[in-house]
Amino acid sequence: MESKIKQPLSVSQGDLLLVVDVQNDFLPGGALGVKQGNEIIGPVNRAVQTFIKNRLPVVYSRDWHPPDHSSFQEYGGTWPPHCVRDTKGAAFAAEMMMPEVPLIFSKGIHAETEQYSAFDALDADGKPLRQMLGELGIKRVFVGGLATDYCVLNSVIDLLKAGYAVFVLTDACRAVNVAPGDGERSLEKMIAEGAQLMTTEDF
Ligand code: VGL
Ligand code: ZN
Repeated sequence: MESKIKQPLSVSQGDLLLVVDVQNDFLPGGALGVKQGNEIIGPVNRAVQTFIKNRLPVVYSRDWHPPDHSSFQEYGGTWPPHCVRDTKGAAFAAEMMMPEVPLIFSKGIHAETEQYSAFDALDADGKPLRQMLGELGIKRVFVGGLATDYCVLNSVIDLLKAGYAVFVLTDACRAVNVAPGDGERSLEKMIAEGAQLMTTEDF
């Protein structure tokens, strides 16, 4: 795969870590369990530690659906019911490191709309992530989470289109792979749009 970084990368002011949808329902055994999704927890925690140690922002997105969300099979969608707001399945993985006051952005909160990208996800005050990135003067976004071929892919594409430099943490991502190879093709698509690939061991 092209576009891998070649030397250790140090993070600094202007960098932000986006952790996408590391929620119980997307882990093995969950309603929409991603195969080997649990393997990302260690790498995600390594990235979180790197950012916290350097006093840099970490943002957590979450899929946060009403019980009758249009992406659910019984409401005309393609997915089993998952990440229904305020349920255990929608809760963040217990083993994931989070600061005491985490920055959380919710998406897919309206029944009518699917929202794979975290770019317009909302915090508790209704502020979109895109606005917060602007206010913080963010230039580079490092992205890991679930799933590579849906929410990671769409978040990365939106970030690139908005002009951010994007680094995808491949060891901190796993794909649903509805069709075999979806994850790899998603990474290729992200590279084609300008993303760079790295692992959390490159920090
Ligand atoms: C996601 C499928 C359905 C994701 C969310 O977070 O990647 N995938 N809803
Ligand atoms: Zn969803």
